[in-house]
Amino acid sequence: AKVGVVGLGYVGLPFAVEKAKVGFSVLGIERNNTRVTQVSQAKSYIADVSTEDLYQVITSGKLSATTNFEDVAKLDIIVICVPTPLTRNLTPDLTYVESVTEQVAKRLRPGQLITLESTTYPGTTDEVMCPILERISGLRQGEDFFLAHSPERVDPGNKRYTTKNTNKVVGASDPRSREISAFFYQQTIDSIVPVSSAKAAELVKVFENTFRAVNIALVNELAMLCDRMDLNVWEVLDAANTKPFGIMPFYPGPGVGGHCIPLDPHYLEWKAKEFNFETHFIALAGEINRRMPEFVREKAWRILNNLGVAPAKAKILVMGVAYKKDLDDCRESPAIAIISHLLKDHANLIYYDPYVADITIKDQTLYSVELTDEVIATADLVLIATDHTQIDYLDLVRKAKAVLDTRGVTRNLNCNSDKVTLL
Ligand code: SAJ
Repeated sequence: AKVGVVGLGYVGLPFAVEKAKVGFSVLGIERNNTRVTQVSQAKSYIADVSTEDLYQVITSGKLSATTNFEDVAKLDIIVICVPTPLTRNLTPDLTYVESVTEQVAKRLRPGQLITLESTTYPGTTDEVMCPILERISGLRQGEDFFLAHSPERVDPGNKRYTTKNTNKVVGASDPRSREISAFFYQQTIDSIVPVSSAKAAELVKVFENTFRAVNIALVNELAMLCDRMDLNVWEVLDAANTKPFGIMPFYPGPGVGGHCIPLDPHYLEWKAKEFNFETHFIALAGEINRRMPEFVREKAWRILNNLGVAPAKAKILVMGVAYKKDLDDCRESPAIAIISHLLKDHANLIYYDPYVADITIKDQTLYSVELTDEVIATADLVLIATDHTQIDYLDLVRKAKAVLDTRGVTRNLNCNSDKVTLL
């Protein structure tokens, strides 16, 4: 079968390569010309896609990329993986989904399957995409063409759970579309989780990320309370996790980053309003998680004041700026929010991140320093914002004057705790 993947980003490129690796002939349709060139030259720009895999499918001709939709009519399946960003006031922006759906609709032919993988509010597939496809093509869903939703749920950077072995939820609102889409995904994914409608599949995705955002907010709130009560939130959570079924592995942090957890819950919040329903947990979780960078800034100044260091003279080394460990992705990174707060306080700030060579905050670009003993020892405060695995934290603490550990990564090392303040 010939598969089209519209959008070769964090979702589309890994998906396209997986399908091509098992023998599908895949056409990537990507509007960014540079990306099309890079794919054609087997130069991967997505951390989870190895250059070897990309090289293999490009040279075998199984994967090719283009910027145009001309060949859509020759495809059997079209998988849409374009961004579904939120606007400034947290309302979903479906312009990418709508425009590519129109492009596909113009060339739609009987027998084709369209699936949407982008994270979005329940109703997008049936209420936005289907009408466009039917109006422009004159074809009918479930009879002439088939339409389904299957959310992408791979955990970025996770080597254990990949596109292949992460259970795939697939939903469609008519029996033929359900059957055909499940069959398609079964070709390359170990286990499929069929649900009764596209809406249900859309809701599964936004719910699972809402679940994470709410639970992270709960432990973040606990961290701020423990700070007031002079209790160690890490000790409390580790001990609470000894319950037979644990309390799920959620820990406080400097805030919530990435392109999923801070954003996905607001799709559900927005849609619920259409039913005059207030999703209080989502609003509250977002507010608490967004407060964490400010909380870290205030804690950093408290430590420096206790050391007698005035803000304007404080030398701060921030360790790690990516939104979570062992990745180079800085989208919505809490570390960036913390750095911009501290720069506003005129701190003399440098950062080190093995994955991120430079960051730009407003009009200022900072470059990752070389991590020398000198750099560590001369900092008044070392602020661990992202706990990249490759750092030797015992060595870091030994050489530092004072450490603020917002990830609890030093809590189980037997380093002299009077230098280290945990979040
Ligand atoms: N974080 C905490 N405390 C925690 C867990 C996470 O502070 O206990 C922070 C992280 O540092 C990060 C943010 O929250 O800044 C989000 O981390 P995450 O791992 O929950 O989110 P993503 O976007 O990296 O990946 C998630 C996937 N996460 C896991 O399955 C562990 C999953 O929810 C989705 O498959 C994926 O988003 C997606 O694409 O939606």
